[in-house]
Amino acid sequence: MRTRAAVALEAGKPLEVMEVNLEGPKAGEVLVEIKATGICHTDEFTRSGGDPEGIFPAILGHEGAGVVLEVGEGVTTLKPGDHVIPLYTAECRECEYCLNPKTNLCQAVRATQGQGVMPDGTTRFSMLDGTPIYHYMGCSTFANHTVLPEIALAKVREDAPFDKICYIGCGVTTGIGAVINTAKVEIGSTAIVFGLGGIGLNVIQGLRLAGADQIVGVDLNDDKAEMARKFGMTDFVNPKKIDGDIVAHLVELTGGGGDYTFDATGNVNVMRQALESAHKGWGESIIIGVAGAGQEISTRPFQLVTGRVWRGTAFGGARGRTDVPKIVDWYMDGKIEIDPMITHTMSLDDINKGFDLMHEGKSIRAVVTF
Ligand code: NAD
Ligand code: AHE
Ligand code: ZN
Repeated sequence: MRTRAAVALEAGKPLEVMEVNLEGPKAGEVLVEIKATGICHTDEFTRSGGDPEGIFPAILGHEGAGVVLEVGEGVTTLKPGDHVIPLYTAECRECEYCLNPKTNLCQAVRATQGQGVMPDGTTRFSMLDGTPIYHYMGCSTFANHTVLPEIALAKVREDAPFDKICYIGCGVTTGIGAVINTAKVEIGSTAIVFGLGGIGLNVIQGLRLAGADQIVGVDLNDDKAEMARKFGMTDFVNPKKIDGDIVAHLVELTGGGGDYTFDATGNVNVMRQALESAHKGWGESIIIGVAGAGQEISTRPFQLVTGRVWRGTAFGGARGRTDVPKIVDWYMDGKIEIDPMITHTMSLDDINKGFDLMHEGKSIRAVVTF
C-alpha cells in the first residue's frame, strides 16, 4: 500500500512529508493506522544527528496511538479494529529480561529495532523509487500507517481519545514510571526535578501521586514554572537567576538534598548537578534524559562513597503490554492528567512546526493528528 509519512532524509534536515510504500505485515507483525503521535525530544535528538543509533532515511516518531488494520500470520493477541499504543520497549513475556522482575528491557526485538528493521532483518517502508526507508525505535509513528511486531503493541480501551493517549506511548509513562517503578518514591519524600518539559512535568505528576511533600522544579525557562505548579511543583529554581552554585542552593532549599532527584534534560552537566544535589547517605538520582553521541557523565566517586546512588530508567521501567493499558485507565478515571500538557495539535504537513515549538521552548507536547 501507499501511505503518507514525514521522512528524515538526512541528519539535521527538516522532515519531508511524502507518499511512501508500505508492505503488509509479515508473520508476527501487525499493520496499524496511526491516528495521533506526539513529538518527543528523543525524536529531535535523532533527527539532529546526535543519536549513535541514528540511521537515515528513516521515519521517526515513537509516541503514537492507532487502530489495527491487519494482522500477519500467527498473530493471536490482536485483531483488526483493536485500539493500540506502539511500544518502543516491547514485552515478549518470554525472554531472559522479561522473566527477570528487575528490568523492563525486553530484548526480543531490540537488536533489529536498533538497526531500523523488522525482526526478519528487512524494512517495510520504501520510497516510491524503491529506496528502503528505516523504521525508528520499532515504531515509526510519523506515518499514517506503520507495521510493528505484535509484542510491541499494547491493546487499550476503545473509548480513550487517540490525540491524548498517544502521549502515554512515551512521555507520560516515562515520567510517572520513573517515580513509581524506578525510584519507588515514598510518601513524604523530597524531590528535585531538572527539566520541566514533556517528561519532567510527568515526573512531577508522578511525585504528587506518590505523595512527595516537597517537589522542586529546575528549568532555565521561567515559562515552564506555571504548568509545573499546576501538576504539583512546590518550589521553582531558575539556575540563571540564583547567586552562586546551583547544587549548594538546592541542598539548602531541601534541607540537605533531595531524597530523589531526576534529570529530564539530557544534559550531562545537569546530570552531575542532579546526582550531587541528592541527599548524602541515601539520595537517589535517576537519569531519564538521553545524551548525545560521545557525551559522558562524571562526578567524584566520593559522591557515591557517601551514599548517593545513580540510576537510569528507560520507558519509566514500564512493561508496555501490561502497564500501558492501566495508565490509559488512570487517565480515563481522572487519576492522572494529560490534556493541559498537550499545548499544540497540528497536521502531518506542519510537523516541522512542532519541532520549532520545542526548540523555542513554547510547547510541552505538540501532537500530530491524522
Ligand atoms: P523537552 O524539550 O520537552 O524538555 C526539556 C526541558 O529541559 C525544557 O523545559 C528545557 O528548558 C529544560 N532544560 C534544558 N537545559 C536545561 C538546563 N541546563 N537546566 C535546566 N533545565 C534545562 O524534552 P522532553 O521531551 O521532556 O525530554 C527530556 C529528555 O528526556 C530528553 O533528553 C529526551 O530524549 C529524554 N527522554 C528519555 C526517555 C527515557 O525512556 N529514558 C523517554 C523520553 C524522553
Ligand atoms: N539510541 C540512543 C539511546 C536512546 C535511548 O536511550 N532511548 C531510551 C528511550 S528515549 C524515549 O524517548 C530507551 O528506551 N533506551 C533503552 C533502549 O534499549 O534503547 C543511543 O545512545 O544509542
Ligand atoms: Zn520519547
